[in-house]
Amino acid sequence: MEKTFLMIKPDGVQRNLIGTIVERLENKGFKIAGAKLMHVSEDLAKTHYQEHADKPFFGELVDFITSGPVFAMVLEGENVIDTARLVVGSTNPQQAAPGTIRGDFGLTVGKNIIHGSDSKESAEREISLFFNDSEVLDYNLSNTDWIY
Ligand code: 3AN
Repeated sequence: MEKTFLMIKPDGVQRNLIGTIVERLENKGFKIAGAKLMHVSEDLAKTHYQEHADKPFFGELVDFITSGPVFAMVLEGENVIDTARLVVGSTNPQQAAPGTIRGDFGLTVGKNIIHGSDSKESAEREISLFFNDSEVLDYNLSNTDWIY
């Protein structure tokens, strides 16, 4: 099953939106394969955002993502990479549709609440940057024998 990487950025964590955002993602039908609250080091930030290294906002981007804890997730589901991007919404929250995470909770492009991988290659790369193999779990959500 396809997997993608999502990360609630420091603004989303500071605004206590972890629960609200995770609820939306679970309600959509995605399965959480991995999740953790963590600090992003400067090295990890620069590697993660390397495609933006020559953009004028790169320094600001690295400073922001390292400024406080993020909530990193691996989500699994049918066509999850593209579908999660739809749930996340457009990069600029001012243009993101209402009903999307950025459309409902964000206002500025520099602080747009959440990151989502944009392709299969990015998803694989970003999952392996942020998670060890042992942190990405393979389990069955319908295995509910223990609920009584
Ligand atoms: P997305 O996160 O939607 O894939 P990208 O990959 O184009 O968007 O940009 C990565 C991050 O860089 C965005 N999430 C946003 O926080 C930041 N960013 C993009 N454009 C700008 C900008 N013009 N000014 C400041 N930050 C920006």
